[in-house]
Amino acid sequence: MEIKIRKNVLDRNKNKANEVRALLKEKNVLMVNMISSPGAGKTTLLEKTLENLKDRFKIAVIEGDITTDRDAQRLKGHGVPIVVINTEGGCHLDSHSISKVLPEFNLDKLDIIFVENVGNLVCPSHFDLGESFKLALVSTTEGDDKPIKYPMLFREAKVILLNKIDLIEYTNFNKSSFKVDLNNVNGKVPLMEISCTKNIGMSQWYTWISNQIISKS
Ligand SMILES: Nc1nc2c(ncn2[C@@H]2O[C@H](COP(=O)(O)OP(=O)(O)O)[C@@H](O)[C@H]2O)c(=O)[nH]1
Ligand SMILES: [Mg+2]
Repeated sequence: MEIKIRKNVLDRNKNKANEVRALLKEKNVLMVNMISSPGAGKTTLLEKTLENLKDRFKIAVIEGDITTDRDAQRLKGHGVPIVVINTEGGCHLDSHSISKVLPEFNLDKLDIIFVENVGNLVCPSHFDLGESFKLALVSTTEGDDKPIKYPMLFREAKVILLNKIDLIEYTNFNKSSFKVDLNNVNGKVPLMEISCTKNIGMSQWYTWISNQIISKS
């Protein structure tokens, strides 16, 4: 019985996600679902990405947050449209909440929407938002076992960013073991080692995401 209820919820979510995806395709807007643990660096990655790409592309942000608008406050200086979705305790966004806020944007004037999902490696992976693709962000301070412990996210992501590479020498993060596990879960996904705060490896990320935007139509 419980399994059936869950399936219904996921089916309803999937149907709405397909509507969202069709609308974004019609408007030629890319949507990136950013998923990580709390504190891995999603908002910092957004701060740097906006700084670097906002003059080249028309960008908007959806901030998924349990209660506050703190992340949106950090980003608002960049002058791009931002909408906050407070999940009021919910541990992930869903396609219905995305669908409700899309009218806040002028989709005819956007290239890309970054969605910062609620910090969590489990639930956000199960809920399709209608995104073009998922981005998984992990950091060296979380331990190297995340791909094997949370395979669904790493299997579905189109790109993996390993952040806080500047701190790796202070941790016991084992890069080769991380790569072996990742390869077992998803052997094809591009992996970029970056530090958002120390500006390491960021240019390959800017190039990669720019190419996604350019080749979307
Ligand atoms: N040392 C280091 N700290 C980082 C890096 N990226 C983010 N941080 C810090 O990690 C903390 C959490 O970052 P935040 O972007 O808020 O994570 P979020 O919860 O995933 O949005 C902040 O104090 C950031 O300054 C990095 O590459 N290196
Ligand atoms: Mg954040």
